[in-house]
Amino acid sequence: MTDKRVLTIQDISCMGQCSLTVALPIISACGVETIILPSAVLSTHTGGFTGYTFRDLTEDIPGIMNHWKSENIRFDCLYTGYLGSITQIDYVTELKKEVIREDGLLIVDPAMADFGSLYYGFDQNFVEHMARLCGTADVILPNMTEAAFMTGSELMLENHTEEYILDLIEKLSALGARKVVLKGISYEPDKIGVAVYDSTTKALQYYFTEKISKGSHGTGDCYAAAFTGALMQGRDTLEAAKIAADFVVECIKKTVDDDSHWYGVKFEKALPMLVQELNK
Ligand code: PXL
Repeated sequence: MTDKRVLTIQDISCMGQCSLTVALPIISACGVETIILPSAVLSTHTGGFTGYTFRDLTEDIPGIMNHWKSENIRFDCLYTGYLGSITQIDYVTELKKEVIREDGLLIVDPAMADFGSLYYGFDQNFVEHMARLCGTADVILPNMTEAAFMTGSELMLENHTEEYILDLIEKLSALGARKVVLKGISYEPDKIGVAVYDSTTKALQYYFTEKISKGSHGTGDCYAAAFTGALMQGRDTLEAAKIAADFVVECIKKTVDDDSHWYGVKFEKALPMLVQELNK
């Protein structure tokens, strides 16, 4: 049996518990070989620190890809997170074509907005290009803000109605993605959940967890990494979505009592639980 190999492209924020510094340990802990393609190196993430450094690595991407191609290195899955420019979005399309196996998956976490705002440096033009990339994906993992921005919908962060969620999912599905995992659904004040929608069969399923009322940075990246790891370990989309949701709840629980830890979640402390879940 050959094991699955995941290629993930996103930035390295040296400090801040997001993007590659969480994707690599989490997917690896799932027992899945993880190949990284850093899109940029920042001293910290952009969500609350000031004065951070930013080294764009866009220019390095074609050379890295061509080397893999010439060595006949191929991957079973391409999982994209934070991308620093539209050119990088275009390189994802090339990577998919050149180094992902024909039956390989493209998982896109739009990773560009949260809590009603775009991350620093992104604009509407980037949103439109990200929506185009989502249209080519096997699975997309938007949060509410990203979903509303990519579909031109009104943004509701809580107190959702089923009508609102169904409309949003239909519009996300119309972008072209095969499966939509929409995060941050709240029908009841103390519960938060994900919807898993299959555009082909039109099947819609939900999974809810307890809501811990504290906005946490980097939870989207932890979610996407655990989802990708679980899926590559052979779980179906709904199971992977559930495992990732439970993992993120555990990450937040391990962090919530420490007010000084505002920049990320202590995912390291939740890894044993994730591994245990995947070994069941
Ligand atoms: O967690 C998403 C993320 C990833 N990478 C960088 C970021 C952010 C969110 O702010 O700034 C550089």
